[in-house]
Amino acid sequence: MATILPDVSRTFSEYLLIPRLTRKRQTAASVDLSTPLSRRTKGEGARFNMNIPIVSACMQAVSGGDLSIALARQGGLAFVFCSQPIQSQVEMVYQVKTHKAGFVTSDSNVTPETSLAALIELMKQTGHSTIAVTEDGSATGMFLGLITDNDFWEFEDDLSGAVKDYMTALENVIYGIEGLSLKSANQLLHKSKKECLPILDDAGRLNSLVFKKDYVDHRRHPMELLDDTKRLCVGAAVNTHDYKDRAPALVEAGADALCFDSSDGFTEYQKEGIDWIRDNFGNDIIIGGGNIVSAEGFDYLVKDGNVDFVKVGMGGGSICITREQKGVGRGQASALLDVVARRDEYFEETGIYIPVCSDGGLANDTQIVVALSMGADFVMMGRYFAMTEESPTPRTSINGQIYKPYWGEGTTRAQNWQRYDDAMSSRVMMFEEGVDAYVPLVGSLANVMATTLYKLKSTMVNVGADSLADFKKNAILTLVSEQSVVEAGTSTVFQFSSNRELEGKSWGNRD
Ligand code: MZP
Repeated sequence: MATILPDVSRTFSEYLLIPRLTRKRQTAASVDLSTPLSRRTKGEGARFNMNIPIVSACMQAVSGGDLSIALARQGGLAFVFCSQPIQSQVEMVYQVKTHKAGFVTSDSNVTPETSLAALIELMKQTGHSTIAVTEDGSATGMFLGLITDNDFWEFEDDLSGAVKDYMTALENVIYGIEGLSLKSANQLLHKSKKECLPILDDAGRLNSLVFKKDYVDHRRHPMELLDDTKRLCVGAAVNTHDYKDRAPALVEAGADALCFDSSDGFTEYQKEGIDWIRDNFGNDIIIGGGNIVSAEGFDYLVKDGNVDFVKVGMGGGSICITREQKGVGRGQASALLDVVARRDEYFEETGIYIPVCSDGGLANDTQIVVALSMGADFVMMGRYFAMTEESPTPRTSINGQIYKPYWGEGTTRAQNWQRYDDAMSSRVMMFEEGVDAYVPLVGSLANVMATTLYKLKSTMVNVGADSLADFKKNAILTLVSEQSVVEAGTSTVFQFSSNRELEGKSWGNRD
């Protein structure tokens, strides 16, 4: 007969933090959220630290190039998905590593003959309000002018009219020449009181755009996660089928960390993969393993000392139906507590600390806090990022609301890429472990994260912690009863509009 564990499988929403002494000097602004991504030996620092405890999921609908850039600018790390050909994953990593904050390749362009109607459609699809006009409509064509949503009136002007009759033509545009430093480009923007500065090459072809809002964003986000050469950091996922080809290509492109992407990482395949990458790339590369949900899984992946961090979670993801389909998995809180307890014991025994990532199933900011208090060094999220402007999926209008598509990696949709790839084509999908869905668009990643990070820090202040490390040591949790959950909400009052509605752009609660 099977062994029956005495404890039930628990989720984050069943726990609440008990406040502890807050000192007068403690403010949210002073809380340090930095956290390790790599293993470390007692008394020594980690080889790689992030500035915030948040990474994005290795998923097609989540971690593309733009999102990876936006997250690194906030101090976290994206893991570019591996369910795509090696070359396209390499290009996404390369996009991040070569991203010079400030000089942006113009990805929405029109020709002078484009109609206003087509322009408006493009603006709606991309969310961009300033569009470059080039001779051939490409990002590097001869530059002819700029058009913004202030140059026409959607409900007054004739939408069959051509862009050339509304744009600001080249002779009236302030522009810079390729080679100009970012500082000078920003000074030019400042002096000319413009929002956007096109950068042209000597022949007059468009090279890039510099936006005032990026400068403001950079000044407002001093937490950017940068490597030794001041490039943004990015992670990349690998799988157990083609890692011998994929991992070298990703390392060559500059990936700062690799992570095996699997719903079940407690396998000989994964252990072999981790060992192979470590043998071939030494300690320069960070390698994550998972997913696991038990102390037993932790011991297996960590033995021999090649893995840097482990990911915990199976079946909790918002788009995941693994537990229903296969009857395997574990409540996310129980899984995390089991692995963290074993990790802490292992640290006592060996002096080696292995960071733990809680992956999937986080429904709101409160649950991120609970996961961190339970000993997670960082959390991985999919839905949270899929809802932002920067996720790689198109905006979709449904009944007047803007949504973005979000689908699991265990869906036919995600796995279809294999049909075009030799290394993966023999894999046949008998059933799906994920669903294909839509999530509402909540705005830019920077805006959503500003609220999340502020909430994390202010909860830490409630618990009297100055840093994430302190928080994990000091936190006291209690299990909640159903009645206390009811008590936590508003009661017997008539709400005209809740703060959450006023914010209007909250990513939680999904349940
Ligand atoms: P969430 O943040 O959307 O709740 O969950 C994201 C996590 O769900 C991913 O990091 C991954 O571990 C997991 N995932 C991705 N695809 C599937 C699936 O198709 C899945 N079942 O479970």
